[in-house]
Amino acid sequence: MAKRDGDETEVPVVTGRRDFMKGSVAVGAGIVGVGALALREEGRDALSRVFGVSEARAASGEGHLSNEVPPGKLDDYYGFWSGGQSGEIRILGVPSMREIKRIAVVNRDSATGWGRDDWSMKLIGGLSSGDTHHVHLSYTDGTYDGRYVYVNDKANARLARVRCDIMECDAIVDIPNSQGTHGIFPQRNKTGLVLCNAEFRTPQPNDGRDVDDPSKYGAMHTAIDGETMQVKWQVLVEGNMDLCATDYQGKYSFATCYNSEGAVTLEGMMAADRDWLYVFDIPAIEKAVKAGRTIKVGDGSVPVVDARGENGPYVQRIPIPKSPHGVNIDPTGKYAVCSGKLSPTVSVVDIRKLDDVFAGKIKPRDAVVAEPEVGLGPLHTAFDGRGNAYTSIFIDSVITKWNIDKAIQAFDDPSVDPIVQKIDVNYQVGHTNASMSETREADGKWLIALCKFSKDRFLNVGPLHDENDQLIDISGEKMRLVHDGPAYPEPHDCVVVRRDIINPEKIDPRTGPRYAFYEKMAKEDGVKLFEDSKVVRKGKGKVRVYVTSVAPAYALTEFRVKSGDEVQVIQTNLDGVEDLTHGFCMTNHDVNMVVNPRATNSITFTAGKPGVYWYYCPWFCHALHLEMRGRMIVEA
Ligand code: K7E
Ligand code: CUA
Repeated sequence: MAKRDGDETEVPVVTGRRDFMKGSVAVGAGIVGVGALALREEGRDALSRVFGVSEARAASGEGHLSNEVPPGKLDDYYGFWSGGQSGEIRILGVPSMREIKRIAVVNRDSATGWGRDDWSMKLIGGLSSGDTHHVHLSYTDGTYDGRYVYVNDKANARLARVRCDIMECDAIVDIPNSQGTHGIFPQRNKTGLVLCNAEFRTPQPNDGRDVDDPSKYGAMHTAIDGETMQVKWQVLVEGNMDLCATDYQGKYSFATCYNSEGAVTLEGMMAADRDWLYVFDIPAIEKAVKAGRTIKVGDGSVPVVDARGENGPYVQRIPIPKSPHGVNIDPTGKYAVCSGKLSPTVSVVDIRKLDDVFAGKIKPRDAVVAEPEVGLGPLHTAFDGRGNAYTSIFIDSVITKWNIDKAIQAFDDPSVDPIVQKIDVNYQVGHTNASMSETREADGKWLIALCKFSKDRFLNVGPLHDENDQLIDISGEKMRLVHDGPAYPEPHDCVVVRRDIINPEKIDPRTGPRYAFYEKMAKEDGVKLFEDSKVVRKGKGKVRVYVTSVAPAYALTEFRVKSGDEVQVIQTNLDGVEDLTHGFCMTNHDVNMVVNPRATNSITFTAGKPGVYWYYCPWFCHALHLEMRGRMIVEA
């Protein structure tokens, strides 16, 4: 039991969870000894007494940022959160940490009908689940340009894009020859390529060959055009790839590799003391693609550069201890910081030395210019734009603040201590990110710690716990924990974007790709979407029902179909008033969709047994909202 000064409640479970985590990592990981862990725990507790919650409370107020956003006031930042196994993207206001929106992406969403209405169902290929880990916005000149949000679907090897003007997913692309698409990162010099890492090694092509010979498996680093969302090329490497990053020049992309061993078991994957940071030379790869120095894999429609085995002109492997996870580029663009995961270190790679690595002038390992010890289980690193780095430490449950220049000095001079502060987070932090951290405009105000376990931080709500997204003030010398934010499982990553960069529309401008689909349909049927409400029979067994709506009524209060008809309802919301959303729900038919102001949406279903079925508007839109309904009469 751990009781801290100033805490009213005891915190009984921390030790148990930490013991469990220690045990699981100690298995097979020789360098992470239990003795060392115990020592570290003591050190950590001493630190938490100095810098922990009670001190933060005592120091609150003076000279610090306030996270209070009173009623009527707006947040300073848009936070874009991935939704993990929920398959969503979420928008939170920072610093209030209020969840403002969920954008359905690769999931089915009952609230909006995403994944069930005609257009989105087509877009997500009829699938109903996904796993979004990494959200990144498009860039121009090293900072966000406010146009697109990209997110991976690890479950189904896809990259999705959300348009920031309408905050709706407009493209999803299947990534060939890949499983477990995990790290993604857009180029930062312009809206160019989005690089995507396959985390899982598979036979190439994966058509039944080589299943019992994992030494022949490989993984793809895939380049997708961020504008057209077309797959441009792939690079095949032998190891797996975890997190992804890009430099600020548009020259290099990066992938951490935790399984350089090429193993298929946990023990095997943890065998080597060092794995790699893969560095990809994008211009060299594009030259090879242009010159046709590629191989065919699978259906062969995407050119593949084969870079398996040795270091060469396309890929160099920088040795990094041990099973590294995150790779993050500091706002100056000079350093790639690789978090050791099974090593208590982060490795700082000097990006300016990579030209010499590729030219063979220095050894790959010579690009590592610092390797500070930051704690047990380092995963991800954020930056404040003032030369400091903030690394999330999973096993220790802390964020470690350290100074990059001092870490470089300490590489030669062990008397230099680069560690500035460690602060407790609750509990078992995964990603961390700071305001504008992944841009040249990192402003060092707020840090988010996305904790994997919330345990006792919220009311007990049963076996499935929320995650705990914590907000830390990093504006001063000392970090200060200011907020616990519950999050439905399971955000992995977030980016925090200045609000002046994001300017969405309030009324649907009808410029989304779905409108080509509706206009074509309406033209075919001689229907004007903003004027006509009528039933169009499309031959035997197929009916289209066009309907407009103005609060609180549908223009059609009744329509007739035959039992077994395939019925497609196309609804256009004529209301041009901000926030006046309608929708369409057909009772007892699993049909429910949203129709925003000036928007059109459609949904298809099979008419059930003969009888009367009420359809209604599911969005509270008017004092007479409950009366906004009509009858579908199904005839035999
Ligand atoms: Cu570290 Cu999928 Cu970014 Cu989770 S990954 S934590
Ligand atoms: Cu329209 Cu409720």
